[in-house]
Amino acid sequence: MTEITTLAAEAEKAVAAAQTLDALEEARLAVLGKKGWLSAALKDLGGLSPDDRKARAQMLNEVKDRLGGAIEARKGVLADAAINARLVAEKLDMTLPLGESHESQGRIHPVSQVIDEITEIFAAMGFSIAEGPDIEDDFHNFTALNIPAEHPARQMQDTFYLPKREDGEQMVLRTHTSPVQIRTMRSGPPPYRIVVPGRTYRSDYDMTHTPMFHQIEGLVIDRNIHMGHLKGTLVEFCKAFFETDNVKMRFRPSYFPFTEPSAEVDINCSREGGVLRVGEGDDWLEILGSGMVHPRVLQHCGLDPAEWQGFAWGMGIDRIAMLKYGIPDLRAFFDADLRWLKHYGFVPLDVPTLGQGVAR
Ligand code: 2NL
Repeated sequence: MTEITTLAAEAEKAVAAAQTLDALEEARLAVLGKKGWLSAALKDLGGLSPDDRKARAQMLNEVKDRLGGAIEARKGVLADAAINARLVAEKLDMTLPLGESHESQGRIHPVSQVIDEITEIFAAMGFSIAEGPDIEDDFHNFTALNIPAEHPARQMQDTFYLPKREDGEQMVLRTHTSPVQIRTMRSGPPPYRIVVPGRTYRSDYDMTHTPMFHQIEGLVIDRNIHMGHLKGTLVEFCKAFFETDNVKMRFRPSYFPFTEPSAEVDINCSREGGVLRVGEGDDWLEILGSGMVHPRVLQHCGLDPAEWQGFAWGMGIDRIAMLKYGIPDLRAFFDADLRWLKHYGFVPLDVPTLGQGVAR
């Protein structure tokens, strides 16, 4: 009796004194482990007379319950302490600056930044992003877009042609992103609301042209779509992109083989002192081309023009990036000059969002 009472009192002390889960487990094993004194005492019960056995078993079980409870309680305390210690040790201050890490050195190219801004604006209007191959066949790049064989856009001086394949097909580097819209329209039923950013290629190189450049186009096809939808969409886009409700827009009649009617869109600007300011002054700046999708283009995509209509637009990203961010020379865009990127690039964590204003 007294022996057990003493052992139990010692065990209670050891449990209370355990500073780690390991030390606590050691104390538990000394009592309840295979070789623990309480396990041994319980085993010995078998050798006692029935009366003695009953009384001693009751006493031992009370001790077992009490010690078991104390161990569980201590385990909870130590586990809490362990997790609190980890939380303190692993604390990370998200408000600290990045420091001289690679992440802090990298910059987003202005072309990527403008693509992110434009896609963010159209995504908020319910558009999704579509992409396609840079190497295209004649049908998707030209024929489906109602660009006839004798059209100047098809001639050698504009288009990069690949060597003829064995089957006679001569692939091209896409001269616009429109073949992606053709692929979308041919791959499933309308409605479609897509924006298509990407690289495009034309054999042209001077102050304002590079052989690889970037375009973003948009396409909406649904029932009962008209010029009013085109205008409303592009007005909303310009307000968000240039972050002003005051920008004036002019829809000027134009011609593209793939739209009818077609309109080019100008925004107002001032050029005082050689500095271009968008949304101020009485000069005009052309920013995109647009129109109602030509019925022949719809037919090439298996759509009945009597049932489905839509509008499309296209703009050059490189020029828009230059004018929005005051970058003077287009050719520097593709020089991979890190000093240039440091100056004109964007910090990766500054993701454009509509809530903050895409341009900040
Ligand atoms: C510009 C003008 C434009 C389109 C692109 C388009 C695409 C399909 C059908 C009809 Cl699949 N149109 N795209 C329409 C009008 C203008 O681009 O100045 N781009 C830089």
